[in-house]
Amino acid sequence: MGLGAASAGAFALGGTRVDGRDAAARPGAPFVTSQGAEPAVGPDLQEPAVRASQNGVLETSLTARLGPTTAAGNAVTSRVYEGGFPGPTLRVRPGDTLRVRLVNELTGDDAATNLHVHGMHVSPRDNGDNIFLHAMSGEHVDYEYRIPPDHAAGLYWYHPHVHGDSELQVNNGMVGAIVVEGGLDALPGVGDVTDRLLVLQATQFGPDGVVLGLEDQSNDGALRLINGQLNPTIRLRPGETQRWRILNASADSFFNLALAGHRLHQIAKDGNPQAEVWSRDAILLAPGERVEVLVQGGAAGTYELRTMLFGESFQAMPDVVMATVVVEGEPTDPQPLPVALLPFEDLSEAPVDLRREISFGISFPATGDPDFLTNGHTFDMDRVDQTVKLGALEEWTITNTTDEWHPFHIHVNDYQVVAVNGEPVRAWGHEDTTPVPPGGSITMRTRFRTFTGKFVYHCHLLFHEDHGMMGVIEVVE
Ligand SMILES: [Cu+2]
Repeated sequence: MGLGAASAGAFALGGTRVDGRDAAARPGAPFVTSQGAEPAVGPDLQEPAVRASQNGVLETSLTARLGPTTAAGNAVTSRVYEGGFPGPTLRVRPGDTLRVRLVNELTGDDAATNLHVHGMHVSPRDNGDNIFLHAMSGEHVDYEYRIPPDHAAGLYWYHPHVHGDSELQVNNGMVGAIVVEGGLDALPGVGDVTDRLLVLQATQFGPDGVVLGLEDQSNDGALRLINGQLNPTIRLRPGETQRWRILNASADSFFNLALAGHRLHQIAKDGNPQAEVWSRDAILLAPGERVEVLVQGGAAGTYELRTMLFGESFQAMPDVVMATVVVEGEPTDPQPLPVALLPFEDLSEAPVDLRREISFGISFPATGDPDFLTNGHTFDMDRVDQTVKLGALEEWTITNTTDEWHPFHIHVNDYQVVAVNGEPVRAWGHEDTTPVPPGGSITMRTRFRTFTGKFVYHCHLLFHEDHGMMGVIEVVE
């Protein structure tokens, strides 16, 4: 498809092209406490520091602390790892061992924390991806993740998973990306182009720069940031292809992304390469979801990357500018998009060992806060909700009985969505986080590979998770 037709699609979705914006920084300006729909154009996009494995091992530490960091170009105070908003990017390869010392320097209430490696196919036992472990204030935990040699290459992330305080800590900025190298990196037109990481976050600071309590934040008031920057500038040449790895690392915010005048050519989802390119005008990312897209620079000019209106009531997300894309410089002939990417195991025709029904619901007691439920229960870490046999291929239908969206996520094993609202769908690949529509359902198939042990499945809106919308699964021999 030519760029002209592609542009029409993006414009029809409400993207606007802007020209001649003042890109100057605003030294000495007061702290920006609210985004507004048209924030001033910020400096060039920067990326978090990278810590890469050497000779099969990455050994590092992450210190969690309420302390000084930088967000939206200003000195702020928030709960972050290593003083970074977001934390450092960890780069590893299949077969590597990742060792992380989590040092907990949080204090006061809500100080317990832990670490989850979202989407990684690693053991949930012992000091692996075990969310039942905790580091109390002043303690540390040494995690070791042995990444299988056949691990899918792509974008993953780390964040706390302590029940009751996940929302606070993730909202405040305790997040970071994990890039597993390999896979699509070997493909011409993917691995040999400019590779950018975009970590999307949403939080809110007071006029003094201190992160606001969750009860004082709102969807309209939150700053929506990329790599901690407000409306950064992303540059590419006319015709140039870039690979953008995009992570929704917010606690509770949906991003409904569109780039004016450009299509987003999706090549991977949740760390899983797709078999083919999926060219899209807009991409909805629920909390926890990741995509990798190829972007091809259009005509010279300035274009807005926006998150567009989404959701209703508690989930109403505003339409705001996320980044300003400047297409400039020497034009180049656009590279053809790859025809084939990487095959995946299609589970839609595989024999199913067992089917399960999971429900997401909300109950409103006569007094007090609502309870957020899976299959009628709030989370109990001492109860096993689903017992699964190692190696089984199961089909789960996750039904949403509420009028809100709930992004489903399960640890350790990815899955393939085979139906939405009961209608069969074609899968582009495997995934680990999927928004379940209000009053609707998703049906997925998954194979419980490699690892026995206890882990969880839950809604990835962390307010809901913290308030009970999570269940325990145990995989047994
Ligand atoms: Cu939910």
